[in-house]
Amino acid sequence: MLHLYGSVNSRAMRNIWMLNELGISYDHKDWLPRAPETKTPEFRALNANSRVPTIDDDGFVLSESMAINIYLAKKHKSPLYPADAKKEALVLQWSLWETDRLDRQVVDYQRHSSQLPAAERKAEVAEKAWGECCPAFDVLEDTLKKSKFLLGAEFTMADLNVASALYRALTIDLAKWPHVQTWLKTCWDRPAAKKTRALREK
Ligand SMILES: N[C@@H](CCC(=O)N[C@@H](CS)C(=O)NCC(=O)O)C(=O)O
Repeated sequence: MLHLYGSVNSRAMRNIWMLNELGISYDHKDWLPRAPETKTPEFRALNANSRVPTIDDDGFVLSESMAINIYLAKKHKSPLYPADAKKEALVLQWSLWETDRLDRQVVDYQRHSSQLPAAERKAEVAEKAWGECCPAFDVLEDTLKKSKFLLGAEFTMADLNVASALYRALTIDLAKWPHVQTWLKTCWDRPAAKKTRALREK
């Protein structure tokens, strides 16, 4: 049995999307980041960082959301994860690029521009984060001008890993990046994505 530790309101969202694409059933420990359950010795034994997501797949324990998606896709031979070495490398390229250029930045921008109560927002955090998001959106826009998805005509795990991290960007004005806007909507319109999103929006 696969156990997934981590709320849909965390980076576990990208793993839930992947699991929905695969159609796999799993036991979901719907724990928020920093929830008391993540501070216990039992959970620290699974992830010494006390962070979500983490999985335990019949005793195989793994953390890091991108690594989890790669493992799940390979294990279940998902067509979203190309076997060709060059295409596989491009999926890794986009996934690692996202964690470096957008993962934290989009969260900081959205929280400090709109999500947090006004008194807790820090304009300088939002401004710095937006300053980092814009060049990353430019990179995506240039790529998506040339092809419908990041690797070409087909949706792959590169799209899933980047688009899932951009869930918060669905409510950000992306008019300056029309191809990113269209691509993001297309990705999130997939049945597995809608099912995932519904968990977060219920
Ligand atoms: N790079 C890790 C990041 C894991 C991470 O920071 N998770 C957050 C929730 S999205 C967390 O558990 N934070 C708890 C904390 O900061 O103590 C991944 O992609 O899985």
